[in-house]
Amino acid sequence: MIVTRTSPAPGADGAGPLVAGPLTPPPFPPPTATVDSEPPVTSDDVPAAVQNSPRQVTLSSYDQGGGQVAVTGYRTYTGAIAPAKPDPGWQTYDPAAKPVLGHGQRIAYYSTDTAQPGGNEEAVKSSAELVVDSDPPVTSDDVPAAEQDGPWPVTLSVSDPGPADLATTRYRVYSGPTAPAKSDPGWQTYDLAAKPVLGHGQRIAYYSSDTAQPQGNEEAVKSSAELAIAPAAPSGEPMPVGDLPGWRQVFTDDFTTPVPPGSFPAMVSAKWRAYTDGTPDTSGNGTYYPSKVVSVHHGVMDKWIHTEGGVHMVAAPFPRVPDQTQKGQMYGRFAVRFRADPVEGYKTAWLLWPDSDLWPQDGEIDFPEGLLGGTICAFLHHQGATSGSDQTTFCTGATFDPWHTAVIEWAPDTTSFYLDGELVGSSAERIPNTPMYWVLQTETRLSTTPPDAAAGHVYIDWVAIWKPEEG
Ligand SMILES: [Ca+2]
Ligand SMILES: [Ca+2]
Ligand SMILES: [Ca+2]
Repeated sequence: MIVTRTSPAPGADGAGPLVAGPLTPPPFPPPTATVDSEPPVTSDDVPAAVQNSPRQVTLSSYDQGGGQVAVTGYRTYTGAIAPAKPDPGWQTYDPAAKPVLGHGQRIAYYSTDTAQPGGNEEAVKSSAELVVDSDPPVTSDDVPAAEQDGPWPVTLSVSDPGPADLATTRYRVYSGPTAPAKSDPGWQTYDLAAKPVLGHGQRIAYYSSDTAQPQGNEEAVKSSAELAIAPAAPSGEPMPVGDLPGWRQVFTDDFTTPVPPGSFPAMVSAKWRAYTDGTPDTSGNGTYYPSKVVSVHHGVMDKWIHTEGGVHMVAAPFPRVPDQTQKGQMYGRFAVRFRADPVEGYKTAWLLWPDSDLWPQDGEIDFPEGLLGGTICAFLHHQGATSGSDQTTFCTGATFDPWHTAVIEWAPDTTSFYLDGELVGSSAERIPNTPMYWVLQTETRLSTTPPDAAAGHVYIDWVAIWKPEEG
């Protein structure tokens, strides 16, 4: 009940009785002191998992007891013992400039609230120790550079420096000079129990990653050597040795003496020549590079057709027939045992070419001619031709992949082509009648530039040349 004092009664001391009276505004109540005796609670976000780099720390705090967090202090440290509040080096946490922990560091922290006269202080807390591994794994392969007898199961070995664990090794088998990128499709996870197996001309690309967070450390893509598997030797048909009825043998090569890459034709210059390194091929899209293309091993001449630095490398070796002052000969029998990988964008045009270089009038005889991925044809460009298409053509359904024996018999009255002992075709029309020399010319196709990744081998087991019997 609200009371008010009435007018004092006469003679009274002015402290008359309180009686009910009209309402007047009450005085403002005095402020009540609020009590907060509870400290704030602070936490950190330092992860227990191994990280791939030093890490910024976020400290989060709230106050209990109705007050507000005034300040959060922190100190980074190493070792097992957290700093005490009286120790030097404490700093004020600022969310706009968060502290960064490195490997092996922890952060100690506590918050204080705004209570008066002295804020309530939390006890010192400590984060987990930050573990950092920023080193990717190191992977290596065991693909040999030396030629092998068969396919090669690849062992990849990995060591991973740093505290994170090895996560995975990825690989892709490929061929050609360009290793796949990580973003390309077709990568698989390496499994020691099911090793990838390389075939001839293949390489393996690979990289490993570890379990560091938030992202594993990844090695750059590495590549193995290219696996070379020796061709099946022998090809199944021995080199013919000796004269034949009407033909006198003047040259043979069974390729029994190895010639390493870079040494052809210099190492065998008594028997072979070649269009020199840097000479453009027929289409102009390829370049003869015998030093990079031709080698002899395991009883075969090996032409390694490939692209290096954007140069499509091919080769055109030609035999040096002994006791012959001119390059070529008049008429002859030319036999070659060969096979080729179906390399896209390349062809053979193994041919007899006129010493005179007069073309088309002195003709040209090609066999086997065709795309390495296609079938084998023969072409007789006529003596006295007035265009490149003035020719007789014989084609077979045979591809270059299996071993074949191709024979050109060039006689004054007729020219015949044989594949594996069977007559492909024979013509008596305007047979070339000037000296010609035999060039095992492998080149880029005439129409389009080969893809850079196209690569493969042309193998020649043996060659043999005869001249017509004299008299
Ligand atoms: Ca509080
Ligand atoms: Ca590591
Ligand atoms: Ca041979």
